[in-house]
Amino acid sequence: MSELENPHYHRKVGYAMIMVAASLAAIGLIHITIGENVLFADEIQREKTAAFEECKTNDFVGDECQKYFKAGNTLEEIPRLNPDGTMDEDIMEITEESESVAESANETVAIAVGSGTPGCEETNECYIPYSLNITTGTGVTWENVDSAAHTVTSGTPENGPNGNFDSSIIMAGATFDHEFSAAGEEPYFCIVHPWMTGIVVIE
Ligand SMILES: [Cu+2]
Repeated sequence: MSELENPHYHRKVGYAMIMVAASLAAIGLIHITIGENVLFADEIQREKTAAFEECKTNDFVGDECQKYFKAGNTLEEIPRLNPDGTMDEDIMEITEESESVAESANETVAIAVGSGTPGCEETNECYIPYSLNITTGTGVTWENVDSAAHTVTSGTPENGPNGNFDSSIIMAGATFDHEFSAAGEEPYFCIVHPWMTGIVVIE
């Protein structure tokens, strides 16, 4: 009896076809379930680029555009080669302009790396700079460059929050903005780590 005449051979072919059909169905299912999500990250990137372009058109006016001034976080700061291998000179010029606008509109305080462990208070380096001098109407951005969560809460660890401003928890890598409209001194601290203190002096 040749193999083709063997009834078990036909059964094998049947099984093989079922396997092929099942594989196709599985591929179809995978496409339906994650096919959209494959494009999800791309979608986010596209939205961010669109947001950046919009900020650029409006000369970076507005709170939502401030984030593009961060060092290393600006598309403009990335030197890009043109297809012919040359580099655009005016991209560099725009970068310099943007940075000077950012400096006059906003001050930045870093929430220091490792400030979640006591010790930074000995050299007043939990918030850097510890003391920030600004004029009224200046916005201040606290950047949590630490890996722990912190707060920027007006008041003192001794007397507690005074209610003037409170960031609530700022996660690692996140920021908090506050604009100071009245002259005076605003001491602040971290509710999670009460050894962390800083002060804003508004003139
Ligand atoms: Cu803290």
